[in-house]
Amino acid sequence: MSNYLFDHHFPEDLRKMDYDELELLSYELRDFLIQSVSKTGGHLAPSLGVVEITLALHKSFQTPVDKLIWDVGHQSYVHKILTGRLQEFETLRQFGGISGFPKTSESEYDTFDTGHSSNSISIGLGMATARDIKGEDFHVVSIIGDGALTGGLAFEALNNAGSSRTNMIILLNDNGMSISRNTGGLSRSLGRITSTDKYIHTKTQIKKGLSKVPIIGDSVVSGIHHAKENIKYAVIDGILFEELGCKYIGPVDGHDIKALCETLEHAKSIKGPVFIHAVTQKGKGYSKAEQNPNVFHGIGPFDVDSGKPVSKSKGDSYSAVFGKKMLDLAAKDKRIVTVSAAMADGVGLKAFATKYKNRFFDVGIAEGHAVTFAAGMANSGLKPFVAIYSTFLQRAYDQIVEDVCLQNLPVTFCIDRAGIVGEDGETHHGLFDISYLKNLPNMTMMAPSDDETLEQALDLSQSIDAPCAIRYPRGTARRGDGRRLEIGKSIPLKEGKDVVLWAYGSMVQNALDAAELLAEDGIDAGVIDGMFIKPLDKFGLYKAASEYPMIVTLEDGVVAGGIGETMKAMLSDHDTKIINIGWPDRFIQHGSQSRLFAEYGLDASGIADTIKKGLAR
Ligand SMILES: Cc1ncc(C[n+]2csc(CCOP(=O)(O)OP(=O)(O)O)c2C)c(N)n1
Repeated sequence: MSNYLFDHHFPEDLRKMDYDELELLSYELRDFLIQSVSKTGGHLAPSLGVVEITLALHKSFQTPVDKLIWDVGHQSYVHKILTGRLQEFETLRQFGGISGFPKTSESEYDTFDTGHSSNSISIGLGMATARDIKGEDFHVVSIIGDGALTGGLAFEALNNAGSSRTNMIILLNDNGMSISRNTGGLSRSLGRITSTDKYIHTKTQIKKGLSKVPIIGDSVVSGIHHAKENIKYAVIDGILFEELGCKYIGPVDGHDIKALCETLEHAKSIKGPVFIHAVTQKGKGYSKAEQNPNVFHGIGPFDVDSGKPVSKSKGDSYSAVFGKKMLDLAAKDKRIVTVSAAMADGVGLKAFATKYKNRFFDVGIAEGHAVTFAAGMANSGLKPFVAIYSTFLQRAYDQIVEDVCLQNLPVTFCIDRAGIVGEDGETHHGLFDISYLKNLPNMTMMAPSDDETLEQALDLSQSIDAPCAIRYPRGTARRGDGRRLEIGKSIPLKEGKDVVLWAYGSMVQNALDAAELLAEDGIDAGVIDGMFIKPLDKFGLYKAASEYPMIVTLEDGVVAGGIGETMKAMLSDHDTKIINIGWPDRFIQHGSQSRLFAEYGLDASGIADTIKKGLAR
């Protein structure tokens, strides 16, 4: 029996295969994906859902001349396998291995480095516009999920594409799911289009009937025209996209390779932007993922038979601590509401969403809206807690500045995954939030270092009638030791005399470990938990500067524009030597968190080495 996956050279050979062969290949691809991702971890369910779409795209288009842009890019595994990365696929998401997202540095078939959602139509429109200006000739296809389509950026692009009439194809991969079930009016509307065969058949009949009604002539006819317009809204699929200026085709079965290829061929011949609506099942072909697509959206290594994760968690994550604390706070204060941008599970708000249905809001992949929506609620007397990953909060910067800080509204930003996140890599590390938030007027910013200080930070934010940002990392929360948090005060953890390590958040444990290593070399290091990024504990800082010959600042964020640099500037008149430790001025690749900390000298031994060199100088 032929082994399609390993015996062929892709994607050229794929273009020569007939539909039966492609179907056999789809089985091999799914089997390979499940086995491989069970070892590396990764975004399995999204990739299983687009096997046929990916095959049809590479069969129908002359990639890499024709351009494919994968929105988010987490579903691009099949594309990677079919474009020369089959052998390396076992290195997926590992340090030095291939990325879990498209990377132009990895392959000419990857046209753009993606990772954040909803930008594929903008990118595609930009590429198509450049093509036209340069007089080139190729196709551009943006592949976007129904979750990503909830992002406003996608609509800004559709609006622009519709009016510019640029030739491009937008392929909607509609599986009814974002990470969890998709939410919002758009999702309802897509659901109505694809609900039942009967519905589709009825609409076809009505559409045929309508096309026979004349729409020119006297007032009677124009009355009919008006009625026709109204009925059109009720029955024509994809009216929203048509009205925006795109030709809508669909719905098409996104697991039928032949139907997909025929649709794509048809789309190529149409002038202006074409919107193809393909319906798929997330996790298709692996029953565990079909049943729990949210669990298999992004998963660590797992056992294929049971579908259970291979490694057990060692305790509550920071996200779980946050979620539990919000249940407590909400029970005591009816003004508290929580907001998530399509990440309720990830940020730990699942239980809150179930218990307080009317006080939890999943706004879709719409971070900017999430923040301004919270500002509106805060302005009207509520106490919103907006939980968003550090990297995705970048999308909402203007809203934080203008709609929250300028108005001095009591919105708390619960910034999850702050710092290095590991295997998701460059697009997902949360290394900039300290730099972009720490200078905002009215903002209080904290970096708790264990479960108790996170809880106390949340208590404190509730009592402050102003914007608050609380950043905490990915991973298991350290156990607290009963320390009390006071606004604007750092917390001394260990006395020393040769050097003091002033650390924030996840760097506190590394600092304590580094101090132990230094002690082995006879260096007596003190450790202070900085805790407050704003207001900074100036008194504590000047005291440290008067007691120690050297201060080492440690933050899980970029050094450039970080809190360490602020401290250095404040002590410019002092004799105390200052060393800033944090992430360098470049995008950090993927790999496990521990590997990256070690690689960049941010683990205990790297810190100890830097300090020894600093003291020797
Ligand atoms: C700006 C931004 N916010 C949040 C995310 C996290 N995220 C990654 S994939 C995803 C859901 C995407 O759903 P959809 O586009 O329908 O793709 P599917 O996984 O269902 O195939 C989310 C919320 C992101 N990548 N970018």
